[in-house]
Amino acid sequence: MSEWQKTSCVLCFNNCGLEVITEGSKIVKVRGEKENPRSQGYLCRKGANIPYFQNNPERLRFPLKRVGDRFERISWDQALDEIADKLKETSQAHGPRSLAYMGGGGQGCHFEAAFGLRFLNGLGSRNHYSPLAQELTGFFWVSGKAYGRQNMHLFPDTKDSDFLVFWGANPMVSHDIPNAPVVLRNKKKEPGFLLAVVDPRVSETAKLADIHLRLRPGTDALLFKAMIKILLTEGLVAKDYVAAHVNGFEAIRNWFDDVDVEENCRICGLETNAVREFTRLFATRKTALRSDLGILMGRHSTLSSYLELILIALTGRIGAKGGNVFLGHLMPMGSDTPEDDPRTWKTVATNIPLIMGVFPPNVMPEEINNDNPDRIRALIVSGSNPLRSYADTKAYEKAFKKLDLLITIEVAMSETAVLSHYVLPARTGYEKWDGTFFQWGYPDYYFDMRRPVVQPDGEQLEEAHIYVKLAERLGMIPEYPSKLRELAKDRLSFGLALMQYIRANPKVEPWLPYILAKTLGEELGSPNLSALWGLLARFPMMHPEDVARAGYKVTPLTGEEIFREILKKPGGVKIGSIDPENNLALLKTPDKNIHIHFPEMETWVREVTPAAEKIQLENRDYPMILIAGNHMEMVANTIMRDPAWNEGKRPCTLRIHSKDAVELKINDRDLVVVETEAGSAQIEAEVTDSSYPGQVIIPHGFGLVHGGEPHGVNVNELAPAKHRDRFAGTPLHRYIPCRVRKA
Ligand SMILES: Nc1nc2c(c(=O)[nH]1)N[C@H]1C(S)=C(S)[C@@H](COP(=O)(O)OP(=O)(O)OC[C@H]3O[C@@H](n4cnc5c(=O)[nH]c(N)nc54)[C@H](O)[C@@H]3O)O[C@H]1N2
Ligand SMILES: Nc1nc2c(c(=O)[nH]1)N[C@H]1C(S)=C(S)[C@@H](COP(=O)(O)OP(=O)(O)OC[C@H]3O[C@@H](n4cnc5c(=O)[nH]c(N)nc54)[C@H](O)[C@@H]3O)O[C@H]1N2
Ligand code: SF4
Ligand SMILES: [Mo]
Repeated sequence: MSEWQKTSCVLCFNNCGLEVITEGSKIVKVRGEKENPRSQGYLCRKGANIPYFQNNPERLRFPLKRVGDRFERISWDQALDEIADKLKETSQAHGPRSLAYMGGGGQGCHFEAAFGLRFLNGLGSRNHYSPLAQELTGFFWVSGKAYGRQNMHLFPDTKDSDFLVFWGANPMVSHDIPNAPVVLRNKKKEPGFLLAVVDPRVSETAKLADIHLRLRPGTDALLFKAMIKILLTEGLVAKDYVAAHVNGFEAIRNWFDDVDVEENCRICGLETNAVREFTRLFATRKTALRSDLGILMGRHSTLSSYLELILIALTGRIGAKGGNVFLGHLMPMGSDTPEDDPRTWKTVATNIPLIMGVFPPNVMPEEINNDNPDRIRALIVSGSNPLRSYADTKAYEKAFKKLDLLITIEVAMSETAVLSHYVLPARTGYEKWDGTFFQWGYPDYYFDMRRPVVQPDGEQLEEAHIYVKLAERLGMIPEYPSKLRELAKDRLSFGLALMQYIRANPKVEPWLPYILAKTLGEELGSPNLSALWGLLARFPMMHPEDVARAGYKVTPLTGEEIFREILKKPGGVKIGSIDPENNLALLKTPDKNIHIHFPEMETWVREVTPAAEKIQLENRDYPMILIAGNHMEMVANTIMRDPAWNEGKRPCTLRIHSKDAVELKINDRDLVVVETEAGSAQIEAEVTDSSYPGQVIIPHGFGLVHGGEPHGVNVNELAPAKHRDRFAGTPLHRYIPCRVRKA
């Protein structure tokens, strides 16, 4: 098509609006979409390089079956018949615990999760392993206890904040706030605004910051404790706010009695006065805090998230204008699965509870490779590449070889696909109707459903289609009135008939996406699109005030109205608006307060003392610290497989501080060996003073095989699987003890 078509970027959670010119199955030109209500024309170098993703010559086109050590092309019917039979056999022989699903839509295509998850649950299993549990589940667990639901999260209200703090987050590169470079540069022009960064590295964001607390890697929990102690001793607690909205302050107060602020700061490598000044600013300004992988994948992951909660609760920043607020969205990212609910599954070998409905990929190899009769034997992977993305590649390789059935649904021949029994080709985000549930906003929120802008050049399907066909073969979809298919031509009558049917048969409700796919989905040509219609049909009734604030008159037909708007306006439409004056009304705790006393965390809070940490931070065998997988400019998780998009750059190096380089007699561009408990790798050194002395960095997302050759180092070969959060099982990739020498 020689005309610009609107779509969006599938490379990170921001899903910036794009305009593209296409030719056949290819994207040939890209620009930012200026009218996009969320991204307003912004795009980063990753988005600008999206043709390298779409036009990848190594796309999967047909279903493949492994025969011996090679793959054979087979028909969809054969693939689905055989897979359905094998799933049934496994389930009958070993029970539903033996089945698992991994993935759920990656960065840009979340509609598959509705189908994949229902398919898994329909088979009787709750074994959903998700990349969200690679980073966020400790944080979700804290949110669940604090706010009443694990799927309620805070986000900075950047617009009204005058003190933005990025803690272990590098938005200038990773965009963990939307349009970050534009937003932050504009904020810097506001009189009185201050930007602060807490990061051992002189990150791209730290370079722009007014305050940079360059703490020693792995000492965040000590710093949080010091700050909380300063709040308590300097009278900086927001007393009225705490009295009105916080439950549990008195119970935790004495946990901080013996914190020695000076000593904590010393171990963190920070000046006490700088920390005191930072804490005063934090407590007295319109502060918003955004933390990310530096905390989530840091040494005390869940503990740090908990201490962060205490800090922002005691300073009154939760639900406050310019603080950390609850957002609006069409769908939350997951469910609520409190660990004390007897229905909440735990992993069999590692005893980790579902958090927000998901298990951590870090324990998957152990959950396969054991002798328990309930171990995992059959796995469907979709939209994720565990063989490059998840810790301990060797352990994964070994475990996957033990599976009776491994099915990978992919757009490309990933390293995981190579190990699979069946590889099923999926459409990319540019070949199907799809969207993401990361489209949250405050106060206004939007939804965009990406439409197909190119034709697939093979037999690729929407993932949802694959699950529907499998579910049909397994007889899982409940019977529904056949007239629904006919009525789908007229969505009003269809809606009424569907409602009647569901009212009379409430048990079929979980299967609604499948029934929609078989009826309205066939009419619309896309199961995903029919699932969107289903979501929107209920949404206005669930959030009538938000929808009214967005300018709609709320009636039973508003869902249909929004659906039509979305079809009409590629790029997205406003679907709701949160009440910014009453953000805390969204709390779901029984007393509508923020809860900060978690008795089970007391030991861990008290354990982190300067003396204990000093010992733990020293490691004679592995004296240096590896950041395993920084999300830098030349990385797009494992989605961009063609290395040509980074030509002329030095994409995958070991960044090392000049002091360490001198000591180890390493020059820039020398080949060095990095060793950890999990493995070793050879990599080119890049000498830079941006890393913290003693800390080395390998980017995330390399070691992908393209043209038969791996490009760069797969950092997950160096990440030990057991190096994970004691509670949530998330990997501690920002702190892996290592040693480095010249090759
Ligand atoms: N360019 C690019 N952008 C991306 C992605 C990508 O692949 N490439 N992926 C997207 C995804 S999925 C995610 S989750 C986000 C992640 O986004 P970020 O969390 O911003 O990612 P990182 O830069 O890897 O880590 C953040 C910072 O943590 C710091 N850090 C390391 N150790 C410590 C520590 O001990 N304490 C503290 N306080 N900080 C520490 C690092 O120096 C780094 O600057 O990025 C998203 N955006
Ligand atoms: N060591 C280390 N490991 C890390 C990290 C780290 O910092 N350090 N970061 C972690 C983080 S934050 C994240 S979010 C994870 C992400 O890791 P993963 O869950 O593996 O997700 P992605 O790398 O985004 O994409 C995985 C696959 O999805 C495929 N794909 C793309 N589009 C589609 C589609 O439309 N349909 C289907 N079916 N497949 C598609 C791509 O080809 C790719 O192979 O990686 C994590 N891994
Ligand atoms: S910020 Fe994220 S969504 Fe936006 S263009 Fe870059 S990679 Fe794509
Ligand atoms: Mo991520």
